[in-house]
Parts: sequence; C-alpha cells; structure tokens
Amino acid sequence: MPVPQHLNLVGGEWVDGERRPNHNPARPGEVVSEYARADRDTARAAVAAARAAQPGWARRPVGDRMAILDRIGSAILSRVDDLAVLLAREEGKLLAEARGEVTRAGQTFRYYAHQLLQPQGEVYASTRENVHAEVRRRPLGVVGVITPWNYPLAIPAWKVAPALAYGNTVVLKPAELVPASAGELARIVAGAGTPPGVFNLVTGSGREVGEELLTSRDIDGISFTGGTGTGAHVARQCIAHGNKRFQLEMGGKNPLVVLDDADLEVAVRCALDGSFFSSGQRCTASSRLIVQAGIHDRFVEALATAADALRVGDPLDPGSDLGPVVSPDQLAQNLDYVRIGRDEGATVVAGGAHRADEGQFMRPTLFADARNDMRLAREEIFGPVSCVIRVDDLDEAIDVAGDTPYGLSAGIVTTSLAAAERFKRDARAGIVTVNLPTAGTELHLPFGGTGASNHGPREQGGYARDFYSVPVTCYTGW
Ligand code: TXE
Repeated sequence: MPVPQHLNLVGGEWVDGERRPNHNPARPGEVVSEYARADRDTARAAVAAARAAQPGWARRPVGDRMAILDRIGSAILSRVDDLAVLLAREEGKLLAEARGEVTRAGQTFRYYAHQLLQPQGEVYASTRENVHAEVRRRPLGVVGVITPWNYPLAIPAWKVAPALAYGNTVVLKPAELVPASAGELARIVAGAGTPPGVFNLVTGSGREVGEELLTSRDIDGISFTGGTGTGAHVARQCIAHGNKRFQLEMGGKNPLVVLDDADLEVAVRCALDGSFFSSGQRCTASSRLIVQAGIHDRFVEALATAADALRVGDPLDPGSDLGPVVSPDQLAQNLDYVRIGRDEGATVVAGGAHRADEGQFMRPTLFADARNDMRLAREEIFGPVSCVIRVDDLDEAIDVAGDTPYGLSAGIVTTSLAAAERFKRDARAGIVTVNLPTAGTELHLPFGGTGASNHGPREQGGYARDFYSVPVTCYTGW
C-alpha cells in the first residue's frame, strides 16, 4: 500500500518541504505517512495568505460560511472508518476511541455551522434620548492554531471550526508527532470549497514554525493546547509581539475523590477510565485518587486487580484495552515518574515494570500510600500512572483536591446528594463530574480550567465565540 503523503497548504496551494516519515508507536519500524516539513518562510507565506483572505471571508454571507462548514463536517463523517485507522496508527489510541474522535471532529464542524444561526449581538436600552445602543461582534482576524498530539483531529477541529465560523482565517500548526490527521483535515477543508488562504496548514517544529506564528504582527490571536511550560512561553510572546489575544489550554493533575458511601464498582470504573484509558494521555485524566479511609483498602485492591487485567496491545486489535505510549520521549518521562514515585516512598500496587522488548507499550501503573506533596502527585505525567492518597473525610478530600497548581477537571464518587452538591460548589476546577470519570466531555458545553490549566476564554460550545470574535459597542443617535 502506498504511504500517504501530506504537504503544507498555503493560500490554496500545496507546498512541499523537507520530507519526514511519521512512525506508528505500536510498531516503531512502520511508516504511517510522510509529511513535508514547513520552515519559517512557508509559515510566513501562510500568515500572509490568511491575512489577505480574511476581509473577504468575513464579508461572505453567513449562509456561505455555514454551507462550507457543513460540507467539511459531512466529509469528515463520511470518512470515519479510514480516518480512524490513520489516527490510531499515528497516535496509538484504540480504534474505537479514534472513531469517537473522528466523529466528534465532524460533528464539531456541523455544530458551528448551525451556531451561526444563533443571535450574534445584543440590544440595550440607552439611557439617553434618541440613542440606540447595541453590541455587535466582529471577527478577531487571523488566528494561529497550535495543537498537541493527543487529539490529532478533535482539538484542531474544535479550534478551526469556530474560528472559521465567526469570520476568521486560520493558520494551523499541528504537533509534529501527528502530521497525517492534520494533513487529511487540510485536504477535506480545501475540498469543501473553502476559498484559498482561509485555512492554511504548516506542519513543522514549535521552535521555528510555531515561533513564527507567535511573533508575527499579522496574527491577531493564538489558540494553543499543550504543555504548561510551552503555554507560558506562548503567553509571553503574544504580549511582546503586538499584544495578541491568546487562549491557552494546558495540563492537569485532576483529582477523583472516592467517599466511603460510594458504590465500589462505580468508583473503580471511574478511576480505571480516568487514570488509564488512552494511556493516561488526556489532559482531563485523573492522576490523583483521593480516597476516604473506610473504603480505601477495598478500593485499592479492586482497582489494582482491574488495572492488572487491562490488555495492553495494538490499537487496531479489538481485544486491546490500552494502546502504546505516543513516543519514546513520553515513555521515558512516564518511567522516570515511576522511579520518582518509588523514591518518594509510594508503593506500586499495579504495573510499575517495563522491559525493553515491550517497546512503547506500558502497563498501567498504580501507586498507593502517596501524599499530595510528592512530585508524583503534583506534576503532570501524561501517562498511564496514577496514585492513591488516603483522607479522613469530605473536608480533607476537598482541601487535597484543590491543593494543586492546576484546575482542569475534578470528580467525586458518592451516593450522598449533599456531598455531591458541596463538591460541585467547592471543587477548584473548570469541569466537575459526579459518579463519572473526570475525562469525557461534550462538544456543546464549555471546556477549560482554572489556575495553571487555562488562560483565556473557554473553548467549545457557544462559549468559543468569546475568543474568536470581538464585541463592538455601537451607539447610534437619531
Ligand atoms: O507539548 P508542547 P508536547 C503536556 C504533557 C506532555 C508535555 C509535552 O505533560 O508530556 O506537555 O508534550 C508547539 N512556539 N501535554 O511536547 O511542547 C508544539 O510544536 C510555538 C499536555 O507535545 O507543549 C506543539 O504543536 N509553538 C497537553 C504544541 O506546541 C510551540 C497535550 C504542544 O507542544 C513551541 C499535550 C514554541 N516555542 C501535551 N514549542 C494537554 N493539555 O492536553 C512547542 N510548540
């Protein structure tokens, strides 16, 4: 079978660059696709094309923009099977999860097509005589979209779709580990009749191509998802270079609280999913399990047994529960944290060992006897590694859950309505779940966190408009 080739898309033209292979994390010798690496000049040309196309795109009738977004969404949905296989092969998530992600991406484009029929402004009573007061919205302008590897199609979709819907043009820079999903997205966007320059793709390094987007005076805003350190750099560059608007979605160290009154089966199911599924490579993963003393031992035993029973294997094999870790670097980082956890005095109760012949496959690893001040409990690992922290009561659980620099998602497993309501009120996170895993969100609801997890307006749902458009207050005298 020929290996798919992906080029950069600049002003409607396919632009070549230094060719690089993209490998399958489940079978490191296997080339999934080949991509053309963009350099700084290509990135500059993409920004110029987006700038030139923006006024015309913003003036297109909403009906045209809707039709194009709807066609993009439908094209993605018509290709769920092949896009999911490609995504699973390049990122390593299970085929079933990849199918869910592709479907989500398609639905997201269709959702924003229809969001354009919602009210787009507000009328106020003026305090003055013969004055009309209203708030309109205009597009932000040219948006640079910088995305990570863990959701190669869904994250670009939930940034690009609202950006285009609200009249912006886009330069997308995906993570270099996942160029094929972004390359296919570009083909679909171009094939849906999107005018040249409205959507541009530049696949290259953060240091060169990403940096060009951050420092360009022709970009009005950056939407970024990735590591917290990179996010802080994005923020500094955006302020220094034209005071660009920026939106940052970063890491998490998300707590799942399990109270004594919890249904043990529900608690184990939530912890297993939140901690280990997708190999823990979700920013909403639960990596701190905060468990009340009365249920603690039963919970640890049941979760360790369930974790040990998970089958780690090829993402295309329907018998696998977990795929590989995305890259050798990520595996090394995960194993480093397993060593750190042991050195800090936590106890491995599941997994914990890795042999060289296992390649990038890592067994889910669970620590007991963790304390919230350990690095194991404070730093984002982004792998199938979780730890249990014992607490006495709900008050302590809420304190420990909130004692983190992050604040993306937080969950509780309880049968007490009062405890659930208190947790929803007091948990310091942007997403709170009750009797559900901390991961797993819906496209029409706002997504984002607090603290080191987030900066700027929420993504997804109707809230996305706050980033991709600018309110303009108009007073009209008559
Ligand atoms: O992220 P990076 P990486 C976390 C997770 C993981 C760590 C590193 O802990 O182990 O981050 O992952 C681009 N200017 N998350 O290396 O480096 C980069 O090319 C402009 C959490 O993938 O932050 C990529 O497109 N852009 C996370 C994007 O930023 C730059 C998901 C993210 O890369 C740049 C992924 C620069 N100077 C990782 N440097 C989540 N919250 O979901 C890099 N980039």
